[in-house]
Amino acid sequence: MRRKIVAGNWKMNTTPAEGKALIADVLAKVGEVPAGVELIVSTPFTHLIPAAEQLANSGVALAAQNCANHESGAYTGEVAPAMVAATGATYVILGHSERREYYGETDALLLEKTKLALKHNLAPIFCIGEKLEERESNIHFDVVKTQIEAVVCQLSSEELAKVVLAYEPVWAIGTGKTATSAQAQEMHAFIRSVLAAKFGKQAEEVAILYGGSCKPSNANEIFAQPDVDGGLIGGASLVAADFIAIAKSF
Ligand code: 3PY
Repeated sequence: MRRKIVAGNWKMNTTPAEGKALIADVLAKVGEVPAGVELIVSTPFTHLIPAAEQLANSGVALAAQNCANHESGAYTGEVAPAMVAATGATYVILGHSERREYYGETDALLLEKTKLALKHNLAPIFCIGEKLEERESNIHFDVVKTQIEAVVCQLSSEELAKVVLAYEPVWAIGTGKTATSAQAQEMHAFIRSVLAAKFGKQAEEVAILYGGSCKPSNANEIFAQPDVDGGLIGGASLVAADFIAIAKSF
């Protein structure tokens, strides 16, 4: 049985006070989530320390949305994986399409970040996904394969055991468009086959989340697909009732 995970990616939203209230709302409803479904919230850096305190012993895990590719030093504005881990966060989102697109994050940089995050006991939630024009040119499988081979396939199997993958078609992020459940399943099965070519049967154990306008109204159908193990949730994770409703959609 693979893990079932619902992770909220808050992106650059909420003040610390709003974040505290949102976590309190999530915690008030967490008892409704079916046993075996893991919840993760990914807050801005500024919220991590109080969020870790608030989430202590709740069973809800905490993630950062990025980390540096260096241990420490003269990197103004960056936050090292060791610093993130010291907050109490246990996951870090890496490779989100917004980081790739707006901050020029390359596969090579993401491999450095992924390796360093793992070294500091942060489990990467590693995002992959194609742009609209890539899907329309029918190169979406090649694009996703390249993203996986450049980073995830460079890891050892011990490292892979700590990684969660998130397939987020870029054309479905913040657009309100969602991949159909068939499109999600097709790509998730493909991702697993790329992992299997390197890691064999271990590919069956890797949790692959779907991301991209996942909401209470569509989560059920998407999560019912055999290779979809949960969701990385954007906008809907900012409303506790919606986030919890999604977590109840398995
Ligand atoms: C979205 O659903 O918009 C996301 O980008 C989740 O990471």
